[in-house]
Amino acid sequence: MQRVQGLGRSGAAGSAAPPVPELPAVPPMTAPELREVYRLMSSVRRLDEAAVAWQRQGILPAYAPLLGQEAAQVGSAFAVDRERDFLFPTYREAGVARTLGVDMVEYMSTHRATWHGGLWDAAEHRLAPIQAVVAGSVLHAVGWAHGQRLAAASPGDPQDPVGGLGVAVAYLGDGASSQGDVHEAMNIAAVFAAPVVFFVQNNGWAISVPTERQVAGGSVAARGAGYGMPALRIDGNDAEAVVSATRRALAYARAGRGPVIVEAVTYRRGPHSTADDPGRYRTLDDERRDAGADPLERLRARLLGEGLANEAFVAECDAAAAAEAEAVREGVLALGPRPGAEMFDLVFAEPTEELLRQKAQWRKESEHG
Ligand SMILES: Cc1ncc(C[n+]2csc(CCOP(=O)(O)OP(=O)(O)O)c2C)c(N)n1
Ligand SMILES: [Mg+2]
Repeated sequence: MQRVQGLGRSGAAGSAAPPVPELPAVPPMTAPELREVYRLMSSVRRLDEAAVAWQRQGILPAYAPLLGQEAAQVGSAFAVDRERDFLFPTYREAGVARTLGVDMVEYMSTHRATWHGGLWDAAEHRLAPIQAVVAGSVLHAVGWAHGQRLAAASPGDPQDPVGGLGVAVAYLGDGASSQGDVHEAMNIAAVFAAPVVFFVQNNGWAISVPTERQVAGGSVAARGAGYGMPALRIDGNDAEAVVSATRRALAYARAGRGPVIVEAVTYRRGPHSTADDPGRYRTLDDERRDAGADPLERLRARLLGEGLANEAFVAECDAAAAAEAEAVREGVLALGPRPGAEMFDLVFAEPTEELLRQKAQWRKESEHG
């Protein structure tokens, strides 16, 4: 670690910041991997479009579409080690959940307003509950990552402590990056070399506020230098670019070298949520100009163009995605309400007096007691 010697701070002030370390290289993706990513992206596209329709049909009260962000979400989740790593989503990460094998009925339970955060087992799937507090996921991820370091009993070689650390992946948006919490989280993660990848989906918008009105300098990755943290800014609509960048970042963090920022530049093609009307703050011409290549069509063109897959494979993916979406719809419709008492019982391991008082009051007043 570099140290400022004694009171030589004034001397240090004139010198350049220390160079940011390089990330390790990773091999190109194999054809089966690319096909698997395509299969997952097809499934996610279909489910996401279906969820918007379900909201319009009154099946879901609300949903946050990820249309256009499939490569960023599937690619980043595809890169992780599902035994060791842990992912911390926002409210727009259905594609991450699907890639990790989360039951999508359990995922949609939040959008059905059946349960907060989803019904899946977070520990089993290595995916924390859905987080609606902007930047909340980032704080949880850094805390978990710091825990990985503390749990490493005998760090040994600092380049490879105990055979590699579990890495937290913190999902955040361009908008979230302007929250003070994110600055604090990045700073402390870098100070303690916590194994965390800050995976930023820069989708151009924070509800109605464009990135240029939200992120000074227009880039989240540029902030990495200030924390001595490597940062990659990549084409978030290119699935292989996302997988490779995430793998590089994970390898660096896993080796105990500290946190990394990956900024995937993509585009929120749909509304912020089903309650939003983007026509109030951007035009269709803006969307056509800014959206860039559709990530799913782009990967399909590549697979077909390079002979890595044929039309029959694409058709099979489409059919499987349609069948899956229908099964999820039926599962969502069959979801019953959860016991109301859970809103008190699952707050603390040991309830407070006040919580017990509120629960008793609720029981008295509620027909559902
Ligand atoms: C702490 C907090 N502040 C404000 C909000 C309201 N809010 C919900 S989403 C959002 C915009 C977030 O934009 P971004 O981080 O770019 O993510 P995106 O929605 O584009 O995926 C805001 C301000 C919130 N949920 N939490
Ligand atoms: Mg955004």
